[in-house]
Amino acid sequence: MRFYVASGMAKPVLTRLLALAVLGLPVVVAPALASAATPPGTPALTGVIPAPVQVTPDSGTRFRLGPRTVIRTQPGSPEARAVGERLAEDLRPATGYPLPVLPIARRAAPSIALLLGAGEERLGDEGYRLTVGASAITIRANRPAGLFAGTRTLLQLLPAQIDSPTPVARSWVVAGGSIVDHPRFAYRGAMLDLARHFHTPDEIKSYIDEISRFKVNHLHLHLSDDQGWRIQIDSWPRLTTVSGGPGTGVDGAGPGYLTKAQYSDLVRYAAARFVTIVPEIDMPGHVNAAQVAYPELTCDGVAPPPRTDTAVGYSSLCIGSETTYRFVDDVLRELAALTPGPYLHIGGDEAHATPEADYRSFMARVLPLVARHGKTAFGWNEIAKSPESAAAIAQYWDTAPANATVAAAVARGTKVVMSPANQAYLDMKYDRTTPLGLSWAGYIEVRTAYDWDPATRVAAVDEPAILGVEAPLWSETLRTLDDIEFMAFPRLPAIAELGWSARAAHDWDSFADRLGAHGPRWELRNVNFYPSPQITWG
Ligand code: IFG
Repeated sequence: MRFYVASGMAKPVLTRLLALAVLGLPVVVAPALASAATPPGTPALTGVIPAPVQVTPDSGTRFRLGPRTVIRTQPGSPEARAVGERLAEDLRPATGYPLPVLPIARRAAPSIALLLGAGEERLGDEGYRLTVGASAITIRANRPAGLFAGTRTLLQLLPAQIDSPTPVARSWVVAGGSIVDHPRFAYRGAMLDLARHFHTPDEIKSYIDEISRFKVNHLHLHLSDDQGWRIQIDSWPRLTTVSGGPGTGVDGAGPGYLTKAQYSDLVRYAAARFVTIVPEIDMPGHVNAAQVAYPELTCDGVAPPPRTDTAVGYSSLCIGSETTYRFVDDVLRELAALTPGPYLHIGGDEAHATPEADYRSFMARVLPLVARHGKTAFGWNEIAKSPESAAAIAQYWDTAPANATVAAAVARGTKVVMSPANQAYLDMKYDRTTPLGLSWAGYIEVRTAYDWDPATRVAAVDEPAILGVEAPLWSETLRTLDDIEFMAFPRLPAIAELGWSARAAHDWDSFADRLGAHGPRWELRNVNFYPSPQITWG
């Protein structure tokens, strides 16, 4: 008969067993039970996307989530409690456990504690310290956003089945150790194009759920273009009743627009996941839909025909008309009132039908308007030719490794969000066999989306000038949530890692390995991801 002595056992047991040994009975010392290899399927602490700043595994301990586990949150903090409620919502379906969310004051069983007041400067607003011990998992942060980021990491430290929508009978073990984490760039964004094909509020909410799992913290909504206008504006109602109506969009695929109530609901839903909405009204180009609704926005007063094709660069507001600036001011005012976030995006791209001098005079009047409505202006990088863009954010969508206009604007103080179209445009095909998407900027497989550095991508646009990164998803060829997911996953996590993780952590083999583990998770979450052949899916 063999007795196994686990070094983690209580003393008396050990004494008795040693007594047996004296009697000559075989005793085999097994590794400590407490550190018995964690159950199969327990993720390593080092498997998180985006890669955290510092990971310290402790194989000597682990945490087991159980029916008596409670989620304890910083007393007196409704924001911390809300993060706890969100985590409970994420954990209850697969575990079937009650997971009550309680203030920390009451002693309780094994717990997941979400605490503020970390008092660690380097964590900033979004960083966190996560520790996994035998009786508690603790996430400490300076701000609620950091607590939320820590919970996104925690979900990835639980077995993939945690993403099951129905209970799974298994042990829910988290490997022991600690993680200290905080983002490299403040702005990690995704973009949906509601204009070419409208996406419903529920589809947008699903996308917010998925992008926030990778600590993406901004969602840019492209709300107007040549083919459709997708946000209710009270002072100009035909924008949506006409250009958000039936027959709008590419191929006339369909009506759709966000009422103000739906937009505000999305803002709240996003904010609860620490995602800030960035609304875009594209101008002075990409305005055919607005002019179909209001011919007075043209110079000749004649409404252009509605457009359902995918050409760009043929429309322009009438730069010399005061009606144009009344329109712009009304739209910006109503949008600013609906948008708690700091940014209004005014587009500015592909204004090929606007003479250069007119473009500059338009921007000279409109960029300061954004500030007058209390917001910071965001624009595609063409706005950089306007001196007034010094206080704005230029979104770099050029494919070139240098852009003199942008470099000059950066020298004047313009900040940049990097979205180089040949690396970050998720509407580009993966390869020539991809059924959806475009290819004008080239093919973008996962590695192409991953293997670049925002801080060295464009000459004279260095790290201090870079606010962050964004992955636009234009919808000329996309109609459903499945289409969105097929193009966004698995490339969006690559952009998310470039935005969050330290440059020193950038490693394709590591990322590819970590990404493979998300296949089973996306399957359980019914995310229609593209199973790229570049990845070994877990
Ligand atoms: N460029 C246009 C988009 C869209 C895109 C599709 C920008 C800033 C090509 N402008 O990207 O409207 O048509 O890949």
